[in-house]
Amino acid sequence: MQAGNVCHSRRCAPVVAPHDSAASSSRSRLQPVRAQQAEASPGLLAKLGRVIKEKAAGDYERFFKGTSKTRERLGLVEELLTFWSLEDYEDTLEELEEALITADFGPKTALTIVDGLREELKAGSIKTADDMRSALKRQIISLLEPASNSSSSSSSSGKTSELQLQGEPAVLLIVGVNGAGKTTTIGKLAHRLSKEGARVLLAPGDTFRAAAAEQLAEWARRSGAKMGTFKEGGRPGGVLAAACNDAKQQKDVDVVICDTAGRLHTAYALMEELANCRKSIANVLPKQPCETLLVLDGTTGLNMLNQAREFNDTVPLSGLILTKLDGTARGGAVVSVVDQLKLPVKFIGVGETPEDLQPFDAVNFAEALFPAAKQQ
Ligand SMILES: Nc1nc2c(ncn2[C@@H]2O[C@H](COP(=O)(O)OP(=O)(O)O)[C@@H](O)[C@H]2O)c(=O)[nH]1
Ligand SMILES: [Mg+2]
Repeated sequence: MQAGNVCHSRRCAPVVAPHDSAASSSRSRLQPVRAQQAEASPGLLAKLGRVIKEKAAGDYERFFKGTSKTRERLGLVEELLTFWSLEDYEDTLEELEEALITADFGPKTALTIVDGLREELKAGSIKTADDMRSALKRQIISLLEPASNSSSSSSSSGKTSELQLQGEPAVLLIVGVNGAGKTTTIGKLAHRLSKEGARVLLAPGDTFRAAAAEQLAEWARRSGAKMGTFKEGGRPGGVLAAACNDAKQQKDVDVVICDTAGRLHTAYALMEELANCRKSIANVLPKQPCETLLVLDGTTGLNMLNQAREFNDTVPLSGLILTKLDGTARGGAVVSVVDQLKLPVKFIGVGETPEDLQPFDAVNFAEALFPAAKQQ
């Protein structure tokens, strides 16, 4: 297929100068937002990450449902929390550590959690089952938060779980191995951003397979995004640069989301190509990409750790997206990955519909894994 100039979106209408009156009418959907911030478009974008996160907070049900398999796997923990006694808490901690490991928290992270609980027990601040459950959640949140707490945007790393959209346009580079869920995640992201009034362009950087561009074009159609020009067998960096250049020149796009071909983190040449993609984007828009996000298949559990390290060495990552958590009991790996890589999880995938990409929230995550007994 030559998907070149594929453009299903109503926004792919002729591009017009920013102050053209025709442009105003074609952008009517954006007017309320844009009018408020007139020339401060970067302000609108900067807020979008927070807006999306706040709106999703009301969608805890979906988050809860999407983590059900991991919660079931951790069922034993509920028993431990209910029937432990102060006299033999060491046995309880040992069993708890094992239970966490079965849900892919990983030995190191499970030990950190249990050590934290032991400290609190020794200090006498845990006496009841509720105290124990709260302390467990606190430990998990504190592991998830150094890198992913929204308030940590002021932290030294500057890495936050909120999507950081900066620049005109802001560019997101999405990377990962084959089948991790990159293209689906891009579609879901486009859907969320479009819903908030952002004008999105999807750049088909997976030039190996025409089917990949078709899949992306379908998401563009569904989300009302603009679709970039596809060049089968073309240089991915060139395709992404062309999309960024188009957005820069035409000024009709707020966010460019760049798809890339899946690659094994062990394939040196392909990983180098990814570094080139990043450079090609920066050649057109020097401060971009503002986010480089690694999509990880949540069903692979702890195996994702090595993958993430290799990708991070090639293209410095600003965050992670963990997909398919709905299909796995290995959700504890989310905590392990953040604990060990100190990279924030920005979104989790909990299903295949557009709404099933949920902004990650450490408190909600801990709550979903260890709900208060009466909620179960
Ligand atoms: N259940 C579930 N399936 C997902 C999720 N994200 C992606 N998928 C599926 O995973 C498969 C691979 O996704 P795709 O986006 O093509 O992966 P890519 O090769 O990384 O671009 C598709 O069948 C998607 O529908 C998710 O969060 N939950
Ligand atoms: Mg793909």
